[in-house]
Amino acid sequence: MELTTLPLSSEQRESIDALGFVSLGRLLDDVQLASLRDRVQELIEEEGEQGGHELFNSNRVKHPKEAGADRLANLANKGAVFDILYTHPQLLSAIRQVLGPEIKLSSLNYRSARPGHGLQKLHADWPNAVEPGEFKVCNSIWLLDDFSAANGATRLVPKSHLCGETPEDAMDDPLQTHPDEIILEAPAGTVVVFNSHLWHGGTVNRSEAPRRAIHSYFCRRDQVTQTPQRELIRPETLDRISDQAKWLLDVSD
Ligand SMILES: O=C(O)CCC(=O)C(=O)O
Repeated sequence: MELTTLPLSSEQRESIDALGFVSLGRLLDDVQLASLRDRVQELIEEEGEQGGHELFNSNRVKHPKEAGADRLANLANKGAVFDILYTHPQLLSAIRQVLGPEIKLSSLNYRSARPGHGLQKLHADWPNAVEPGEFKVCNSIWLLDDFSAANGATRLVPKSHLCGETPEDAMDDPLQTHPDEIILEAPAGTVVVFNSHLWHGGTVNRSEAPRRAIHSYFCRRDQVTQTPQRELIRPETLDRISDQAKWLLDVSD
């Protein structure tokens, strides 16, 4: 599929290839951020405990609920405000830099770490380490709040996507701090794309407010998606979105 993309700079390509992540900067303005936060809040109130129920693993088993985190999933069907989060031309270049041209959206989901919660094991979103060129999954995180070391920002271990091991193999306790980890500190509106084979995870939110973000998570086209988009696609979504978006959701024949 010929996608509308905006090329990465050579520094950005180098960053995602060598370090495993790249910041695309502040791609959302204050108006977009306010609309996203408002829509997310409405959905949290509507869905309550059901939030995130459209997320599955590759065997179509429901994704386990994470204590202390609010989740929403299937956002591609829950408002036009979310469309940009999986169709942005520069995002698509960064995802293709990792996965090659044959990509699709695996899930578009929201995660918020509540105050006092949010610590996750360092993990890769794939069960085993893979060789460069064989990467299957690639994530992006759209920050709805400023991220800081105090409020549960994501941690990343640069270059770990190339180390040939998973955190479970290499660490006694993946909940612990890794000596090489960095904390993703950036203003709200920023998007960071990271190779999902990179070791990463949430940290504890020590602030008084939730730490909110949306993950636009992609996989190679031959993989099983976290959200079964073909089953869940709504007529109003099909009426609204472009042919390119339908291809990315893999809902067109
Ligand atoms: O939201 C974050 O900081 C990271 C979330 C994550 O890696 C996950 O839920 O698998």
